[in-house]
Amino acid sequence: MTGINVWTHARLAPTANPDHIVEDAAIAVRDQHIEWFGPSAQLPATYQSDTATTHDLGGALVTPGLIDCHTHLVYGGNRAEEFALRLAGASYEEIARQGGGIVSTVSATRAASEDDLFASAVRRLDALRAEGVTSVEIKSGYGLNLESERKMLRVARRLGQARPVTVATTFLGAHALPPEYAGRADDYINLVCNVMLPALVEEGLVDAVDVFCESIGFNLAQSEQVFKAAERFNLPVKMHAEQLSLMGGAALAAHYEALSADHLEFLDEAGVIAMRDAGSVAVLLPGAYYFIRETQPPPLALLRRHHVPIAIATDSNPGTSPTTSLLLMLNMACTLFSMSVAEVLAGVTTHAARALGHPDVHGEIAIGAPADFVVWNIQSLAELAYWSGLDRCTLVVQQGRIALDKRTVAS
Ligand code: DI6
Ligand code: FE
Repeated sequence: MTGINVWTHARLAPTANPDHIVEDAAIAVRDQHIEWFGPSAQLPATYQSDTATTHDLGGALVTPGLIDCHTHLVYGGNRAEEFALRLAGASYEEIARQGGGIVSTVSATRAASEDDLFASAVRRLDALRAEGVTSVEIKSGYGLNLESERKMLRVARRLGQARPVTVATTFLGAHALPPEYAGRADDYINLVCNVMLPALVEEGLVDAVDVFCESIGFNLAQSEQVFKAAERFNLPVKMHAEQLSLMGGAALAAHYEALSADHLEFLDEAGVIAMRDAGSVAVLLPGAYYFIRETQPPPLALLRRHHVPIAIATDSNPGTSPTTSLLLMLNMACTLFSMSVAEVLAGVTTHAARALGHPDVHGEIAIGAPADFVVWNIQSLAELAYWSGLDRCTLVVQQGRIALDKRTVAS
């Protein structure tokens, strides 16, 4: 779809804000970018000429494309057995300490071929896309050696080529200690910083760098080493921080001007202020909170008081958030964290774009922005967070192209 495409008769929410809807709007797209949008009555004549292709949206609600800014979509196997163990009483940390948990996914991921990993991940990606996701972050972190981390990141890149979706890759070599480095965490961090990261950057596989800073992950000093290595390559950083305990990771991440600190259930006010000062986004992951039956919710009141932008993501992963529904995460963020509809919608559009830090992802309908938008079969934006399961998405446009079209299915 090159040339000019004009989408008319939309009820347009340019920033996904329920209080700002442009009735009877048009969006004019040239190639991949939005060139004009506004009330149809003001559509410039150039967009009404024969050279423009017009698509009538029939009064449907339109939002920016949704952004899932924290996922671990690529991995081998799954952990349904571990789920059963946890139901019988074992905790997530106990299982991790006994060599289960992340490490069992590492074995399955190392054993899988690139094609196997692609085949399982593309199903999960397609499930996200079916709900209007046009951009997704994908982390490595289940390979934990150069060869397997490379394999994961190559699959992530391939997913972005195989499907109309913008993929941002994140190197999470410091996700867990691989068994062959037991008792030698510092040596492993050296490998991550001085061997794995340089090689993967050289191959163009890394857009950002992440660390799991936790008592069952890496400590502050080790996390800082990873951030310093990222700095040498001018790569932005992010952190899995304060998920199971208060480690001070979010403040450290803020010191390195992190795009985001993620999870944050145990975040304190000093960490919130540091994030605010650094402009880091707080990425909340209600699926993980729900699935591990966490009881301490993230500090919403503090985040609001200090005006830290909040994003919502799936954390799609086999251990703590085996979900492929970003819309369900909106529902959970509202019900479990008492967030408002406006907050959660900003959390998967404008704020998620900031957390992603990708030049092709703006998270809003704006002149000059990539033409990423979703047409919904709903009456109000609240329905995006209200239903669980109903198929609400009818059409997805990504970078100006029709990425998904379910209009013919509807009767
Ligand atoms: N935090 C999480 O929730 C996931 N990783 C992380 O750092 C869990 C990963 C897993 O259990 O496989
Ligand atoms: Fe995660």
